[in-house]
Parts: sequence; C-alpha cells; structure tokens
Amino acid sequence: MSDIILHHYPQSPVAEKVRVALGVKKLSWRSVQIPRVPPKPDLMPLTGGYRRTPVMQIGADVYCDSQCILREIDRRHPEPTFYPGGGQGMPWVLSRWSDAILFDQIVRIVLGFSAEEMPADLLEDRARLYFGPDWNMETVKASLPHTLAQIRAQFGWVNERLSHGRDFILVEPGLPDVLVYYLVWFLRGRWEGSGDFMSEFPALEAWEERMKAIGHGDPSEMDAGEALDIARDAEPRTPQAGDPRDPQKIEPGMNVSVVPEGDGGDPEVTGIAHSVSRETIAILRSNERIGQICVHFPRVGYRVAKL
Ligand SMILES: N[C@@H](CCC(=O)N[C@@H](CS)C(=O)NCC(=O)O)C(=O)O
Repeated sequence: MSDIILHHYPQSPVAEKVRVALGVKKLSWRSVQIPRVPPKPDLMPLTGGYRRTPVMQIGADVYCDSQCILREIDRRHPEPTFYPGGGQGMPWVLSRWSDAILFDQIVRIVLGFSAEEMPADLLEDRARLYFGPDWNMETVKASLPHTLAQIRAQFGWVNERLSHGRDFILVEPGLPDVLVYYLVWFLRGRWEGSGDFMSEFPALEAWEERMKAIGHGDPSEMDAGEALDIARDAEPRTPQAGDPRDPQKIEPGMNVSVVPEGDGGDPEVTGIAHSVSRETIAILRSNERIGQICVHFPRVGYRVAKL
C-alpha cells in the first residue's frame, strides 16, 4: 500500500527529473503511463483536475508538482541525501531558476524548431500551456537565435561549475544535478541541433554521462485501473495540521482552491484544507471511484484561495 506510484509518460522532462531522483535514492517504484494531452480520465479522480505531469501517488495520498514530489520522496527516504556536503536549502533556490527561466527557454527551442513535425493537438496544448492564450509561434521562431544565446551562457555556467575536476554540482549526485540534468536531457533528446550546441561544453557532457548512468531506480509497470483501486482501498495517511503563522490564515476544514500561478489555463482544484504548512498545502477531496483522497501541492508557484 505504501508503494510509490508515478503517473507519467516517457517523453516528459519534468517526469525525467523525478525518475532520476528516484535513481539517486535507488528506490523501487510503480510506473503508470498517462496520456500526453488531456483528457486524462484515470488521473483526474486522483488529482481533482490538476493535469500536469508527473503526479505521485502513495495509497490515497497524491502529490502534484515535482517540487512537492521530491520533498515527499526525501521525507520518506532521507538516504542517500539529496543535499550532499550540507547543501540543504540551496537546490530549491536553484530550482526557481532551472524550472522557470531555463525550462521556459528550452521549451521555446524544442517547440520552435519542431512545430511543423508535432501533432497539432500536442502543439496547441503545449503552446497554450507555456506561452499563454495569445501565443504566436512566429514570434517564438523569430527569437530562436536570441533564446539559444540565453541558454548558451547558462550552460556555460554549469560547465564552469563542473570543470576543475568536479564530478557533480555538489560532492555526490544530489538534487542540484537532477534539477539541471532533466533540462539537458530534454534539449538533447528533442532538438536536432543539440549535439553541436552541447559540444562546446565538455565538462557538462561528461557529467551528463555520469547522470545518465544513475538510472531510474527500479520501476515496474502498473495499470491505471490498479492504481485507482489502490487509492480506493487506502485511506489518506496525512495527519491534519494547521499553521498559526500562515499569512493567508488558511486553516484545516476551510474550503479552498489551488491553482498553478501563471496564464497556462490550468484548472483550479478545490477541496477542504487538511494540512497547511510553509512548503505545502494538502486538501481532502472525494469521488465515487476512489473515495476520499488527500491531494498535496507546493505553496511556491501555486495560488491558494479561500472559497
Ligand atoms: N511545475 C510543474 C510543471 C510540470 C509540467 O509542466 N509538466 C509538463 C510535462 S514535462 C506538463 O505537464 N505538460 C502537460 C501535460 O503533461 O499534460 C512540476 O514541477 O511538476
């Protein structure tokens, strides 16, 4: 009942971040394949409408967003550490650069160079999600050389960090490596110019091989229906918790909505606040298929509102 179940698809870079993190922790986990575009009928009962990838399920507790997923994996499995050499705190700061600025720029390269070859529904969905309702692929394309110049300088910083005989960003493989590696993996796999582009960064390329060798831990496939049955047969295990210092005065028992910030058009998820903290909010929901579930979100990057 306490197996880690990851709902994801192979091409998802953010899922690759979590898969490699599971590799760093050397964990066994269950893998449920979800569709690349909505509708996602077997995922929605678990998340209450959150549609992004990946999602982690443990029994009747559901963790949305890689930030929340990685924290929970580390809470349950502290060793090997995500923070080698006393790096606690620092990777989360790094993630606000990697997951926001660098991710956005790499998405522009991947979509801008392959728009013509992508299935129309996938392109439409991702462009709306990442560029907002007024997206214009011609504008994205016109800026591709500029965007590459931005990425080039930032990859140069990583290359510099990994030069001078350093095998990983900290001492051993840890969260900072995972946070940068998934973006290198994404660009490498989805842009035909990546080989030449990356060849300027030999230390980064050597590190990329070391990261690839970490693998994904020990995944085994699970059917989506079985994952829903597991949620149905389990109870949420998250204790109720309030936070007297919460600036929004969200208290357990209140009806709330949670939505990713930005103009991606993500649906709101509603429920009853159950566990409130500086880092996360967990809400209770129920539906006919799986009964009661507890859905967890990060606070950073998400807007929580009282209903
Ligand atoms: N902040 C989220 C971002 C997740 C995200 O944008 N994932 C992409 C896939 S890599 C996505 O959801 N694409 C749309 C989809 O899968 O439906 C996280 O860290 O998990």
